[in-house]
Formats: sequence, C-alpha cells, structure tokens
Amino acid sequence: MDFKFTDAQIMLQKVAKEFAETEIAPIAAEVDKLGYFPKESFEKMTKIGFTGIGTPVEHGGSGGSDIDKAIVVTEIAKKCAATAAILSIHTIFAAVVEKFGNKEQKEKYLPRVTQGGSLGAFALTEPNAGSDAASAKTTAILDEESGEYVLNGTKCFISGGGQAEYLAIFALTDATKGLKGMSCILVEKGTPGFSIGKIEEKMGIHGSETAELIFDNCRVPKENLIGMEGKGFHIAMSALDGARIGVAAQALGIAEGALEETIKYVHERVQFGKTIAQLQGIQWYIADMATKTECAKWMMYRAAYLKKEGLPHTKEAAMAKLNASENARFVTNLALQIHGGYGYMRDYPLERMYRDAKITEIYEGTSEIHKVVISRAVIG
Ligand code: COS
Repeated sequence: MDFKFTDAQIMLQKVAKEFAETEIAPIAAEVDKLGYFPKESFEKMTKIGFTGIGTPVEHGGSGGSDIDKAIVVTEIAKKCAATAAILSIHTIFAAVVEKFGNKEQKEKYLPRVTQGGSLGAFALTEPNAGSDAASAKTTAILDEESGEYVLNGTKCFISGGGQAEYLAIFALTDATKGLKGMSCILVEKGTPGFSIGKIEEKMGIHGSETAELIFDNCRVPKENLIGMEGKGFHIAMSALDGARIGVAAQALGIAEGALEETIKYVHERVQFGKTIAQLQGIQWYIADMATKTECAKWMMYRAAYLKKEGLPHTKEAAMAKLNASENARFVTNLALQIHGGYGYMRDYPLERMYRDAKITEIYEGTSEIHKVVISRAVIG
C-alpha cells in the first residue's frame, strides 16, 4: 500500500497550486459576481496543458492519469470552483472520444479540445430525464439516403453547452428500444438545426455556464456516431464514473480551500482578549473539518487510482463523490459560521464557497442516485 504522490505528481501539484493562486484566484470573485465564463482562464489552462490532462500524448493530450487530473482540479477548486468545474467537465468529452471513438475521431477531435482551445461538453440530461437518465427522449434517426443522423429534442442543464465547440450528445437512434436504443453522437457548434436555449441563472458556480440545447432537425454525418449504435447509455454511465471522481476532486478542493481560509482567520481574529484559534469550540470544529476532509481526499484518490489501473470503480467513484460533496457542504458551512458576519459578506470568499459547494451534491448524479449505485453494489 502506497499513500504517496510520485515526484512528478508533487511537481504537478506545485505547478497547479501556483497557477491557481496567480491566474485563477485574483478573478474568482469577479467571475462569480458577473456570472462570466472565464475564457482567458480556459486559454491559460490550455496553454499550460491542463485541458489535455488524462488524454494520451499520442492523441494530442498532455498525458497523465486520473490521479493527475484530480490533483489539478482540486488545486483549482480551492480558489475557484467554477473554473475547476469547467476544466473537469471539459475533460469528460475527451475521455468519451478517447475511450469509445474510432481512430479518425480521435485524430480529428482530441487535439482540438486538448491543445486547440476548444471546449467540449457532455449532454445527457433532459427536462424529464435527470436522475432517470434512461428515459431521455431526444432522437437521432439515421436518414439512409443522405447518410446523416437527424437529431430532434432538448437537453437541459448542460455545463458549458453554449460555449462548447464539440458536444457528445446522447440520443435514441432507435426510439423503440429505450436505453438499449441510445447512442452517442458528436455534434459541432454551429451545425444547422442546433441552437442554444435558456442560459440558467444559478445559486453557485456562476462562471460555469449551464445551457439548454435545442435540436430541431439537426443533421450530422453518420461518421459522428461514437462507439456503436445502442451503446450510448453504457458510454454515458462509464463516462459518469470518471466525471464523479472529478466532482469529488472539485468538492475536495472547495473544502480544502475553505479550511485554509478558516485557519488563517482563526489566527487573526481576536475576541475575548485572545485569538479565536485558542477557543476549544473553534478547535473542535476545525478538527472535524480537517478529519472529514482527509477522509474525502483518500476516498477520491482511491477511486482515481482504481480507474487509472483499469479496475472496477463505479461503486468507489459514487462513494467518493457522495462523501466529498457532503463534506464540502459541511466544511463550507462551518467555515462560514466561524467567520461569523464576515463570512456572510462578499469581502470574504466563504459565502461563494458555500454556494458553490451545494452543486457537488447534485450534478453528475445526486447524492440519492449515488446511494442507489452504492447499495446495488453492496447488497447485490
Ligand atoms: N458503466 C457502464 N455501464 C453501466 C454502468 C456503468 N457504471 N452502470 C450501468 N451500466 C449499464 C448496465 O450494465 C446496463 O446495461 P446492460 O443492460 O447491457 O447490462 C445498463 O447500463 C442499464 O443499467 P441499469 O439497469 O443500472 O440502469 P438504470 O436505468 O437502473 O439507471 C442509474 C441506473 C440510476 C444509476 C443511472 O440512470 C444514473 O446514473 N442516473 C443519474 C444520471 C446522472 O448522473 N446525470 C447527471 C448529469 S449527466 S449530463
């Protein structure tokens, strides 16, 4: 058993930490306030190689494993959860193409999203198919004559949906077969018949855009099918296993960031003639926050390790995400409480962290869905 990062991972963490402190932290409050998609940050993450992390070098990526990806996402989430979400969700598109795409698709699309500055997105959810993803109704019917899939339907709550150049869309190529008729189709921004609908106004992660996607007789070449027809649900579930480790990393970063802010604050804040770090009530809060965060960290890295090794990780990813997201809420709540009135004000980042933490219990599968996944695996 080895709980150590490699030397290369220690170096990567240092680089990611410095990047987050110098490039991400200074604009995090503004990005939140304006609800602004930080294009410059995405460009910088492309330049430094973070957008290609987890994609093999021979396919245009920066290489590295799921552990490396988690290290980077965690460091960025400490300073700006929205930017970490953008990066984490972006990498799902590349992961889908890398794992299920054919040679031509990998050659064509992976360099564009890993080093070309284009954003990728993943679209499964529909207005009436959230937790029950298998009831999605969007169709992609093959027109044999033209050799094109014709997409019709609406996707909602799609992270980066309005900004993405390339999207993995899950649609029924055979509407009579339910989830066994679902396929994964790659759609490019600007394809006629594909438009962006409502951009959501949210409680948190304001910089990470959440969009509705509308397909109205949108035609894409049949070469855009990723994997085999009818395997879309399997592809989506498999991709979500990885995405859930990404959310656990985001949640871990939020918790670690809130804890760091709190430790600074308790040494500075003087009440009753001493720093509040000397009050036992505060010490016990911090002990709980640190212990639970440590637990979240190792569960997340264990799931990432299993994925990296090609071992089953569905249950572990669900456990890591469930635990880390509940912890992010717990820690940000106590961190805000310890900061008192200051924590509630926008001069400090705590209220943003508290709002940002909540989504980690909801997206890429709610906590309740993770309990379904975990209990099925444990009980059988
Ligand atoms: N990896 C690969 N395949 C998987 C899988 C996984 N982790 N989980 C399930 N599958 C496969 C199953 O093997 C099954 O295939 P076969 O019939 O060929 O054996 C198929 O998918 C259906 O599985 P299941 O019967 O478990 O499907 P359910 O409809 O019961 O749904 C849940 C399972 C609830 C877990 C799933 O719908 C889910 O994760 N929902 C949440 C969706 C979500 O996270 N959305 C977030 C937003 S994404 S934009």
